Amino acid sequence: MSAVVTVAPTGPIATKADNPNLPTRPHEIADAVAEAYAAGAAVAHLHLRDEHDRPTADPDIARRTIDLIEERCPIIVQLSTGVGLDVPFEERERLVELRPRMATLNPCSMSFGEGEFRNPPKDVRRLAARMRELGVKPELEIYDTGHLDACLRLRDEGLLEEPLQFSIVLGVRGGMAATADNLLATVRRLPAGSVWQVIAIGRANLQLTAIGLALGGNARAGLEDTLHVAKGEPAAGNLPLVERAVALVGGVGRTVADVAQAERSLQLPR
Ligand code: KMH
Ligand code: ZN
Repeated sequence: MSAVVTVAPTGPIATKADNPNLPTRPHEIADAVAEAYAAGAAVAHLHLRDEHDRPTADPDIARRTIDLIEERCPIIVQLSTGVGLDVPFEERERLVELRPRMATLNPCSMSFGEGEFRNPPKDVRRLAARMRELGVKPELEIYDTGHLDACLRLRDEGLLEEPLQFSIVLGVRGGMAATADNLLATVRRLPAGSVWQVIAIGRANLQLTAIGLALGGNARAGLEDTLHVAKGEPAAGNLPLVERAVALVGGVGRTVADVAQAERSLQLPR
């Protein structure tokens, strides 16, 4: 089975002070996504920033960024509804009204580094229901074992449609540590037929991405997840991280999914 590579060019926390190559303006994000597409990425996971480089759910900035991406390449757009720790849920959830093909759904509240990531159950249910209505495929972010159980409850309530699509997030302080044991234990518990990828934050990014690919998962790459290509060596941009993930796909004897293959394997609703 081919492997889908998702590029995550900009996250909710790091700034250009952490890595000057972080794209934050709409045209910078669009350029980074187009380069990633040319290197093999089929999905772009997007966080947006305002004019002060703060995380934002501003629909105009999102629309502008998506338009610039669509001018450059046919990559599948996945909007983050995680957005940023200080952005209210009511603003975050409005992003799905833009009807991206995919969007993230974070099922539970948690500590997130030194901050707090608020995902109250009633808000998560409302967002899941709206995504289903709009035909936006949820990517379910599993930072800990109970988050999987929360997703299975949403499925049982009819709010999520199978096949479920999971990101197993390893290495956020407040969630599971970035270990192979945690990855394996989570993969073993996924419902049959689920689609999944590893999001390995920080130092273990390379190793856990490789293990995920070897186990049959998809891969995510980009400055959202790690700012370095090696210890003490800042990434020169998103491209080297995407190229590294593409090389890992080949290294475990798999091929990289193009957009049409990714649409099929992710079973996107439209
Ligand atoms: N930043 C990652 C730890 C989201 O954007 O909704 C998780 C993530 C979630 O990508
Ligand atoms: Zn994200």
